[in-house]
Amino acid sequence: MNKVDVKEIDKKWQNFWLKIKDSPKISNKKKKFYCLEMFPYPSGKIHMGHVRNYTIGDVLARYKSMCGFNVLHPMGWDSFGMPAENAARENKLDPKDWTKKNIATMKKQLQSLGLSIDWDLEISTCDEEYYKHQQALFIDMYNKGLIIRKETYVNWDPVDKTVLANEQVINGRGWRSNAIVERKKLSQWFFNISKFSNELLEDLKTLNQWPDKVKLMQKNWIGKSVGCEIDFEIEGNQKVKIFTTRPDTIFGATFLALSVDHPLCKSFNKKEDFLKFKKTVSQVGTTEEAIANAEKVGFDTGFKAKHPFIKNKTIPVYVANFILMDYGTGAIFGCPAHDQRDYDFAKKYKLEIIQVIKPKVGTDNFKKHNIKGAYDGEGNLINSEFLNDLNIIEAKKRIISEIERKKIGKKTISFRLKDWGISRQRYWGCPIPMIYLKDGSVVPVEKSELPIRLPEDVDLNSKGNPLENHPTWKKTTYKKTGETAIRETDTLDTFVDSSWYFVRFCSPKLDDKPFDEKSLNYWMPVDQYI
Ligand code: ANZ
Repeated sequence: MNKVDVKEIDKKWQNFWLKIKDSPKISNKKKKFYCLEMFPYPSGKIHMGHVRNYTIGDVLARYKSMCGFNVLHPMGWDSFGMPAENAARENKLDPKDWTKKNIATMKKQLQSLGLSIDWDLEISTCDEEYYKHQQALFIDMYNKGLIIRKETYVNWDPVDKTVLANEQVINGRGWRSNAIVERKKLSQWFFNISKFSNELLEDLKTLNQWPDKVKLMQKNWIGKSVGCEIDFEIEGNQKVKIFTTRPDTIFGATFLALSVDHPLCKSFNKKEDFLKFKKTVSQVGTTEEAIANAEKVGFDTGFKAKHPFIKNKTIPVYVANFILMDYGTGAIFGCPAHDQRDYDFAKKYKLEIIQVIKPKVGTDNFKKHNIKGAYDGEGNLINSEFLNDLNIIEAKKRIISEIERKKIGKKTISFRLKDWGISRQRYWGCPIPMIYLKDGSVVPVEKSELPIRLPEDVDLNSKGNPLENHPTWKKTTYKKTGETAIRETDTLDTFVDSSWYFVRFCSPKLDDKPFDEKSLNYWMPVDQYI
């Protein structure tokens, strides 16, 4: 085979492309092709995965330009993130220098491959020309209520003094320190995406060209559950609101279970046995999966709740490790005969098990029912007074109307989708442009102060967040009043950087705005994303 001179071929292509790219005949026709590739993290060197991926874009971009399209084929660098911080710590380097050096190497490699990338459009997320716009967007979204600050539970490494992602917790221990991970309440920043759960779900229907299996995954991720809330009265005039998707099984309710973080548990916070229980529970991690797989354990509060439909019947109230605080109301009624978790729990604590759903004799469901454990299939109601003989759907309708009539609850919808946590206790990320005032309030910095830059003289070997530990960086003043203030020391998750680069590519050099409408209207939407 003859040796191919890639550079020579590429020159021909480039010349051809340059000739047609700006040809007025074509732009008059407004035929455009925006070919976007996932931009790389500058990890060191280009690898075969990059080559394979970017070759596809190259072929498409060249083909389209030969067909007379105006082509936008940009490239950039997703250049904030943990690896730079770790590499810099290990080799005593500056994360910025490490990143810049990698970008230079990788760019040279991509160029020598002869890819038809327009390098005039290059962007890098760790450049202030990029992140100053991101900070301005943050402020705008905060002012519109789309970014909020709230307390949630995180995996906390008490030795490294840092928050761990779920995949950094291995068998309950921190991946780096091997310390037993704790659940800790931390105030963090969030995109308020759960507000849009219903819209996101409804609009999946409009994505005609998406594969069904992807749409199904999205649907399950949003996780809409229709059910109802019911108030249970507890001795001493307290009430516990539970969420259930199976109100039809109410006559099989034999206990209530609360999350350890439920407000009612505050009253046990001085009890030693409760604190011990809480500590064991906190070592399980925060994922739904970890919680579901852990052995079911409970703490008997000693309280009894009145059954809302059975006169003179009371049921015990437990705190249980399988109840999440951030789903539904953080409390459930347990129906061991028809829910496996409740069944395991009831067996362990010797609680009553009352069957209320009877499958039709002779059906597969009937066979399933005879297997040891909870039965969660179809059937008709038994042992349930006015619900007897109804099927599950009819019984749900009937009981919800009774609950609403008695004014002890109502039909509700819960979504699994959670708000997107965007705070990271890291140095090498986009600084969050917020400050804390003496009175405890938190406000955005003035836009004229942007960009908020990272300090360069940081100690990356200190425990915890280097920005928090920096002697002066966080001390600032509030421009509006002149009072002293403290900067937010969390930085943004790098997924924020990579969630708008595709619009920035349409006008990558624009200084006073993140993007301009004219170029967006021309280039967007992306025609091909790889
Ligand atoms: C009583 C019951 C009886 C339930 C039964 C199920 C079967 P999905 O469908 O995923 O939304 N639940 C509610 N809130 C919870 C929380 N914070 N943590 C853990 N579990 C919670 O699941 C809804 C069901 O999950 C609810 O319906 C509740 O248990 C439980 F035979 O209520 B069910």
